Amino acid sequence: MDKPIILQVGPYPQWDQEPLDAAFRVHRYFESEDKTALLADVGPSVKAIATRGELGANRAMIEACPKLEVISVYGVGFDAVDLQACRERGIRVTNTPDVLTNDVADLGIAMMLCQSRGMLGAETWVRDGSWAEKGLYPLKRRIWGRRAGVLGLGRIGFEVAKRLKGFDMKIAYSDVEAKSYATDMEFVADPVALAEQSDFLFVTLAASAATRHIVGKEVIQALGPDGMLINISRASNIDEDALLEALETAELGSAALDVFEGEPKLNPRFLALDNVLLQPHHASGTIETRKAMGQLVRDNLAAHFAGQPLLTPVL
Ligand code: 8YV
Repeated sequence: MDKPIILQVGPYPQWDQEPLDAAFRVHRYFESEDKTALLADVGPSVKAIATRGELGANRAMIEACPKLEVISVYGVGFDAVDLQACRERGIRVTNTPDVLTNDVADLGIAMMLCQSRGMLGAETWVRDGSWAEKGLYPLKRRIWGRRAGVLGLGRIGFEVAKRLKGFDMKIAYSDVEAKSYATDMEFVADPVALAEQSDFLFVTLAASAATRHIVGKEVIQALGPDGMLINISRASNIDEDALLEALETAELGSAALDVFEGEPKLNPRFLALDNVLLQPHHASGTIETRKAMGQLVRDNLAAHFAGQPLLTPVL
């Protein structure tokens, strides 16, 4: 039987590429020099799209594939897929939850620790001779015992909160409603109020039109000059112009960011700041997790074409 034809939107490690190529006839959209021509040429025969979390499938791509049956997202965030376009045609959508939860939470905590204790600057302080020449590295604020806010208590937010408890922190969270499994944390409905009572504010919300810029000027000012914003969700959850303004004027103490508007290109204003930790969207970027994500992408595709239940359906 002919292999199903799929469109691959973004690059995968070789350990994923080989089995994908073995199971499907793969067109690599991201390698094409004329993506419009490629879609016009192969779109009519494409039955599945394999994406990356931040490189999704918009309505134009979906409409260029009249035989499209399923979109398999390599990531837990499916905000880059036009779900409404999929609903209109009964196109299935899957993602890769759970396998990446702990790694993403780990990096969020690592970003807080690294930025709060100034570890990148301290490394330079040793390497460039400042320690010998100038003496002690400038003191920073402590972490343990202070206040943390988690904006979005889903799988990742819950694991972040679990890790924060190890620092004896006062932890509160904001979400669309109080969570029955979070009785040991304060529920604060309003993100501004959460920021007001936080020293460290983690953004762990699944991104959608409803959460766009949920962290705006008001939340950022409420977090304030002693506060740190940590974003391991999507850049769209934050008003980046307001964030940059606050960091440049020290209205916000610092930030630690793994995601950016327009990534991998980011606003050059970030590069001029010394109060922000910049990370290349690699929160799920461990070998074990990325292998598990790739396996889930393929297993969902295989289940679909075998007429079996999808493993991790979104739609
Ligand atoms: C992925 C992510 O690594 O899971 C997501 O939604 O953003 C990351 O964990 C990324 O999507 C891979 O391109």
